Amino acid sequence: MTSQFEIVEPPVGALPPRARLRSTAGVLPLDARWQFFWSPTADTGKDPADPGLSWDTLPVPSHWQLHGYGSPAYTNVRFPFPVDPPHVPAQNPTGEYRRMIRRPADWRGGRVLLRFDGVDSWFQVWVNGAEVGRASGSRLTVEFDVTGHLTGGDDVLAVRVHQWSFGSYVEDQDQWWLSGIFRSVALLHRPEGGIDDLWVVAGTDGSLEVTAPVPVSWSRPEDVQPWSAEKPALYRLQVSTAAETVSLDIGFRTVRVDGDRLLLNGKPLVFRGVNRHDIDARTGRAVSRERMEHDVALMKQHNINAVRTSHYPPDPYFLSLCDRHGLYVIDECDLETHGFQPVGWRGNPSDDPDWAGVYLDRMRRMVERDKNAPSVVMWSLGNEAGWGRNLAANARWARERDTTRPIHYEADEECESVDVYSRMYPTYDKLEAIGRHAEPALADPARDRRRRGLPMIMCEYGHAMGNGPGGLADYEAVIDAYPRLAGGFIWEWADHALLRDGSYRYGGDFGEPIHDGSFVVDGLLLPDRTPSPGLLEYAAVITPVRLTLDGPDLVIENRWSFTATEDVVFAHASGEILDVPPIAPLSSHRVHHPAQPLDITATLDGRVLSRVQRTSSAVAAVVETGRPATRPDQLGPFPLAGLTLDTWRAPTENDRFPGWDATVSLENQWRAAGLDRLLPSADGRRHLPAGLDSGFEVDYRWSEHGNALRLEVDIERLGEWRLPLPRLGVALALRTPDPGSTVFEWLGLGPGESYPDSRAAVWHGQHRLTVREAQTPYVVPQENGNRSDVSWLRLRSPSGTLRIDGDEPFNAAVRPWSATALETARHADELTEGDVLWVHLAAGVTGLGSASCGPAVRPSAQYRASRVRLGFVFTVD
Ligand code: IPT
Repeated sequence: MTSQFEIVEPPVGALPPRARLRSTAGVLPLDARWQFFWSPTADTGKDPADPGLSWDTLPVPSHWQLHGYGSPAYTNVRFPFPVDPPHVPAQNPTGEYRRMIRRPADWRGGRVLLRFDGVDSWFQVWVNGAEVGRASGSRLTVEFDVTGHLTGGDDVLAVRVHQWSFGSYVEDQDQWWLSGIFRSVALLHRPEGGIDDLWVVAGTDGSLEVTAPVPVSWSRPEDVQPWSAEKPALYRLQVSTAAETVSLDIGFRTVRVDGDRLLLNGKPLVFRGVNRHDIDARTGRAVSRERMEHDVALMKQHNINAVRTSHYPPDPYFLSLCDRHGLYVIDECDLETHGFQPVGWRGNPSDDPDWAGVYLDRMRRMVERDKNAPSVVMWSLGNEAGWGRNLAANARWARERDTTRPIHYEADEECESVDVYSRMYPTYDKLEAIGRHAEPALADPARDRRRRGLPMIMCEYGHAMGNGPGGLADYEAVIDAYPRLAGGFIWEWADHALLRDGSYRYGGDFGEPIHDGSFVVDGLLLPDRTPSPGLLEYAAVITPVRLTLDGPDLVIENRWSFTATEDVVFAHASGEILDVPPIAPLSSHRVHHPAQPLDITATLDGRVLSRVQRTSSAVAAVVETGRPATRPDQLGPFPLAGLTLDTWRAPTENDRFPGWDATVSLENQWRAAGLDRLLPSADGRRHLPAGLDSGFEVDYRWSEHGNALRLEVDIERLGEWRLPLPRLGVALALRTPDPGSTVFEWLGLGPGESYPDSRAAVWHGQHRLTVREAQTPYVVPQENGNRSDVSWLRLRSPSGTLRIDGDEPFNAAVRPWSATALETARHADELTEGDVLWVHLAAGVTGLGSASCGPAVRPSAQYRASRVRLGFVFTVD
């Protein structure tokens, strides 16, 4: 027998979707602890009339899996249930929610609506045991008219929520499967003669069109300035009837596709964006207002100007923040059927006429709810839902309904129904080809011509999984070079790890039989919202005011579309202000500035937008020949527990994948070459892996110079080598009781970590951190913490200070654990500090790339030296 939640249909008993409006009419939030009963199957045996007074309680909004009922589960593409639409497994966890409601006495006349902003995945509503309606569309608002059900006294509101339903087949976004009433619920008074819906279209030129279903009055704001992410000018519009006044914060802006350009207010619109999910490590997709405010503040602080609401409309409060603080939004419909891909897209609902009503309903609910948001500059049909008639119909409907916003959908590869060409994770070459209008042709010449003439965006790029992404500056250079390229959105804003028992968990940690591991932790923010080095890198790369050097000239580029630089302070590191005339939007200025050294920052409201340095070339330490010495037992205050050749790194998650333009991952290349299992020869000079004849020859020479010790290391690759090396250098194991508290000071790039393809956010100087602070606690432990261009470093423990000077600038990573421990641990909290400080000194390291989903490390960032000489001087400071 088919259950109700397996019937493919739009909500039943629901009201037509409408705009989100602030109103003088009454609103009664129902967010609170509700009575709650959970059943592992759909048949709960509970009566909708039963107020459940003896049951447990659960916060609304929340997910029941995060309150001890059932478990979170993570899959990326695959469905965690058989692909048998519209059927779902018998094991269908179900929550019964109850609360008493009462119509406020001062809500005279009119109607009372019950509004749900997000219920995952299918639910049914009763009042006093009488059915009101049923709905799915987890991340979409739905309203029911409950006027006739309310008695004026205490009424029993019952909501039954099933985890799985037909709707699950179109909600296969790459995220945790989490259920329940996870966004707000409210009762709304709708007075007779009120304003149920409103549509305001406000253009750059000050034009204003107000459409309402009833005659309304309003007055036009005077002297308006255009809205943009740079200057989010909002105006309060009040619209009234005798019965009600509603207000909206409107922004005057026009978005337009003009040939191959995307324009906002007539100027180039270039997305420097991120993909953002509603996610919080403690509360899942039930996200507090504070969390959303914090996210927006962090985005603005990191120069981000755009958000794709991957892959569903966000909590409506988030959009109001984007309006207010200035972020361009691609609002995406709650539609993803990616799990049909592994079965060859057979049965994909996107092309099944039985699903047409469900598809259209979802599109309408998004567009109608969010149509007044100035921040929303594009509608997206969904993500990874293949292609089919239902998506084409959604595009047609949206285009008719809203002529003011372009339509986006990445999987419409031929751009049959969309207004912008969109790609995910293109390689640099492909992106460049598109920039030049030189992408491979489509079979149909007319279609090809049209697509080739459209602006292009990367709806996803720069996969921020683990340590990375590397190579962002190279993407930016391509975007800068071609006006057709309207920027892109990093995948993704924040890690989705869930905090349980003090540990950040990912796929598989909840006993899921099928899961996709750590693919759910691929954000620019660590789960506690600490910006990762990847976010700092992105901020530096996309900076609106960019400083570069061109020979003796300082070049200042103003990349804002609407803002001149008069509020930006250009200054020398010494504090001396540089006299720079205001630079107009989208133009640049050159200052002849041959000074050597040079260190200039561009600062806005105390925040560094860009920094450029010309450092005097490192002077190699004068090395006199000293007295030959044997390997010491002690280096300064530290007993020397080990000195080894160092050619390995705990693979990053990007190292584990080949990338879209390669066939073998770096990790597999390195393991095949035996870099992880080199065996020293009896004399300690030759290091080769078992069964192979390629390795390294190492020669150490120690000498004494008064109080200083000098170490020279010659390393030569033996045999046939074609692969890039993770690193090439030596590792010292220094014994100390509290390695994490050791103070690590260095002259070089910092304070953050850096790699050859991720070094835009660091600057040359003297930096100091504790060893513990110098680690990046990626959720999945992996290589991190490299410091580049280091001339010297100091390690200070309570028993003294060791200083290490290099003959040449080197790479340094100092850790309270070994690379092996880093590689073995699967969660950050499994790493424990012992009594050894590991000091990795390398002539070179390989970059990061974005191969977990995107291109491999570029050749320019691969370290391939075959012979190096390192020289270090150790002194007690
Ligand atoms: C892409 C998805 O759109 C996104 O949701 C996420 O899963 C990402 O992959 C990987 O983290 S789709 C993929 C086929 C590129």
